Amino acid sequence: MQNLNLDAYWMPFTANREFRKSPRIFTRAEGAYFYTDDGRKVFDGLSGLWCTGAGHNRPEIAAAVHDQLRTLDYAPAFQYGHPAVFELAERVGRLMPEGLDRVFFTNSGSEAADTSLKIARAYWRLKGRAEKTRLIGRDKGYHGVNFGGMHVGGIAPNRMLFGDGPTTDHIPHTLLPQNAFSRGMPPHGIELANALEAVIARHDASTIAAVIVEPFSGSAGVIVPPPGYLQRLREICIRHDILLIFDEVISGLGRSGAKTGAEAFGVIPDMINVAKQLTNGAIPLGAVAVRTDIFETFMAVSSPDYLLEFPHGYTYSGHPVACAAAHAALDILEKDGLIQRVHEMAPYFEDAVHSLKGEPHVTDIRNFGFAAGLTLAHHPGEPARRPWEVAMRCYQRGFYVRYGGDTIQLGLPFITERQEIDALIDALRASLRFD
Ligand code: PXG
Ligand code: PLP
Repeated sequence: MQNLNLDAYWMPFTANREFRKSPRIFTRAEGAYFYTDDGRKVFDGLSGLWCTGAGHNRPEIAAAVHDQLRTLDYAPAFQYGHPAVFELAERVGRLMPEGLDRVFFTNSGSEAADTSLKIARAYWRLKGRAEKTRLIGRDKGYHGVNFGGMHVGGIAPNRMLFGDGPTTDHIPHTLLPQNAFSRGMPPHGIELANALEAVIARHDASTIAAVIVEPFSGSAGVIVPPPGYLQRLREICIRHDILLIFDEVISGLGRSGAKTGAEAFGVIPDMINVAKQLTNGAIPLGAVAVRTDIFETFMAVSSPDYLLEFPHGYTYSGHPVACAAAHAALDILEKDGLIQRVHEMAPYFEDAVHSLKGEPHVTDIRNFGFAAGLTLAHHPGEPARRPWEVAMRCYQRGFYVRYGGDTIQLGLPFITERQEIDALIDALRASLRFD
């Protein structure tokens, strides 16, 4: 775009130097497509950043946001309320597994992650077990970029510039060579859940507040758990009085072909974090759904009832405009049957993405619902180079896919048609065969 000065804006999670050499600017979007400043139409192969499953620029969301802005643009989040936020809390609770029906709102997945970790620590303190503070994550896990989520996350490059944080430890990931090219849930690795027992033995359960995992790891390149793995984490946490948090910022609200990953994998945690798809990406919003009795523990404190029970919250927690967008986005998911659609189309996507097995550089392909990850063989000494090259070639062909680490990630819009899946896979194939 001519006359656009790129100097001032420090781009997030972006190679700023590279971007300035070859800017990629979207000026408009509709359905499953972006339109660029140079007049090209680009298929949105990651639903934005895993957040616009219902497709872009849905008029229902725009209308709801507009109406809300003209009615109640903002209400103080602390000590005052507005109808949409109470209705949305109830609605989010209904989408969650049985019992996770008390909902705290944030503005992002990162804030949801840190909120859930603070709830866990505070819960144990209220239970008289103040020493339960350690947070356990999983290698390759991603829980956003705030201090709690970053440290309990398992992606080393995201941590190493930033020094110390809360006390954490990590269980191993389940990305095993013998699981390469598994379709959906891979056969091997349930025993890796037992590593949680070893971590507990190392620190003692009396020092551990919570375990946080993504039902399937998204950012790390779609790492799907083997059957029984999450069940075993659940059992171990119950046995040792440790809270289990599912971070469903990617896996929740349709991406897994179910309301939640918890539902798809048949395991009920103590808290679930969602964000992204909650407003179809239109307005920032995140949420933490907690078990009723966790909430009631906070309500049972002995202090006078005019004092607050949980000193935590954001200026924009439950922002009226974000809530309006969320109601409209959830209406669309229901009305258009999009979660069921993902469930029904997932096998077609699975076949398509696995047809890339045998193409140059492809060392693994993983998928679940409308999410997939490909691992690509390294250039010597440059693990992140090939995915970037492949993604840029896709972009030139009119397909946006995400690259990160040694992986390419796909997160289809829930509205994707079969021929669009075919076209996306063809573009990837051609981009892989390039050299
Ligand atoms: N938890 C999980 C499981 C996530 O996937 C966050 C927390 C943080 O959410 P916010 O809204 O603060 O970004 C995420 C976000 C990718 C990609 O390409 C993944 C995320 C964000 C951007 C890109 O894998 N995950
Ligand atoms: N920093 C300062 C100086 C503030 O006054 C506030 C909120 O009042 C914050 C940070 C937190 O902002 P938010 O509530 O939007 O997360």
